Amino acid sequence: MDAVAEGMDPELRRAEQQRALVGLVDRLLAADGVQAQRLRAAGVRRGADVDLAELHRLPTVDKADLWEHYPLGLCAVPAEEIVCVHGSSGTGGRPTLVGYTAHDVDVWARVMARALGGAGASRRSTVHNAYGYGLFTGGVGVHHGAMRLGAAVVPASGGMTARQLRLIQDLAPDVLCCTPSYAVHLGEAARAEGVDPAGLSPRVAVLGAEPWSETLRDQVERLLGLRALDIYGLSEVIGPGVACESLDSAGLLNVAEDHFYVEAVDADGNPVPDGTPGELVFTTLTKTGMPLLRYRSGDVASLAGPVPGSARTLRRMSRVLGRRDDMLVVRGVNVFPAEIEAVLLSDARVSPHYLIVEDRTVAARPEVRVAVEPVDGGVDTAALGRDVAARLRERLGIACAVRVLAPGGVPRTEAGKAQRLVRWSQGTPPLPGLG
Ligand code: DLL
Repeated sequence: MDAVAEGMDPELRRAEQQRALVGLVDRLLAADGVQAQRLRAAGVRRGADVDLAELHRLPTVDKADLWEHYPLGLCAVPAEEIVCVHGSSGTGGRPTLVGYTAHDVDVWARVMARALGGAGASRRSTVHNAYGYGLFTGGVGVHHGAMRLGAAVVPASGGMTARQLRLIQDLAPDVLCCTPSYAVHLGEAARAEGVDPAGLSPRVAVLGAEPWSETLRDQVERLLGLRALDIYGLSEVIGPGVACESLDSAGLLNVAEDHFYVEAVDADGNPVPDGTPGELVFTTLTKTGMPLLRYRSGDVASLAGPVPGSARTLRRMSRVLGRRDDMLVVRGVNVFPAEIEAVLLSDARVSPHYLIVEDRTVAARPEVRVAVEPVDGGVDTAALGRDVAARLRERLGIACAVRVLAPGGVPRTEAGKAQRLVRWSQGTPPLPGLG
């Protein structure tokens, strides 16, 4: 554990955050970009005008600002200071790009080393890193952190699952890093080859980059015989390592709030109390390449203080409950896809591969369609469909059209993030026979 950063007296940390905030605001004003204009319009002339306690009154930025100033218009340093660019492919093919300075890469390595350390990794560890390497921050981010920790990192990247299994069997990594859906895929692929997935070497998996539920966590832990921890991050803020569960964080994720100050706000932008879900808003206190003041992430989660009595004093966040814009509003009921996942996977006959389709082909009568697969071919599919539909209605209060496909019918994601939610408003159904 990084005793100074993670174990600091919260009051001292707050004083450091305040000092860093003043520096950040001065940097943004000097860079004179869109964030400076907004700050000036809000009456801020210099960093010393800003108080952490009043942060929620300051203007925000969001993805639309990044798109508008594409590719690197929000960078606050001269181009020669940027040492790498990452980002996400984003929805609708619109990428978001982020420029990092050497200082930012250093911060990234530190917070990722901290995240891996909290999961029990050490210099003696071998980290099998099956997050994609590329523009996506997952592969390179974990790589930086594992190297900083002094562990041996295997840069497996995404895809080529048979080769990944070979590497895992030959190198006996104790830590697995990938998306939760790829962890399931790896386990199933092992089983298909006659290898007991629970007998593979990893003792802990650090899984993230896409929404998942407690129920899927239970399944992954049983399938692979390990502890599965949740890691969260977004490229705009740094990448993976913004927050991560540790073995002792009691199911919530420690936020690296010495670098990334977090707020949770309601739909009107007002702060919500701890324990109440709200949209996460991040301020990158120490970043220099593309610093962001109050970035609206679109991710909904709740915040909490540290575990009482724990050596770690960082604030924590819940798992991401959903995205502000992924919330399905079905006949007045608000549901996040992860809640549907939890209901689906609570039935042992249902495999973790599913697809939720928000059907708006008839605008006046939106429908939620759910495609599921049985775990094996021997299941009575008609009964399964009826039972799942009944449970969704009972637990979430929504009527869904459930379709049970043959095993293997839901497309798998070998590289990148699994797509669990599709919006369908015209044309052919996203999966054959789903209309
Ligand atoms: O997904 C960074 C990352 C890589 C995180 C590897 C964890 C592990 P982006 O591609 O920019 O960055 O996508 C960020 O993914 O705003 C969330 O909506 C979602 N997301 C990331 N982690 C989680 C998670 C990386 N643990 C977007 N649970 C974020 C749920 C997550 N959603």
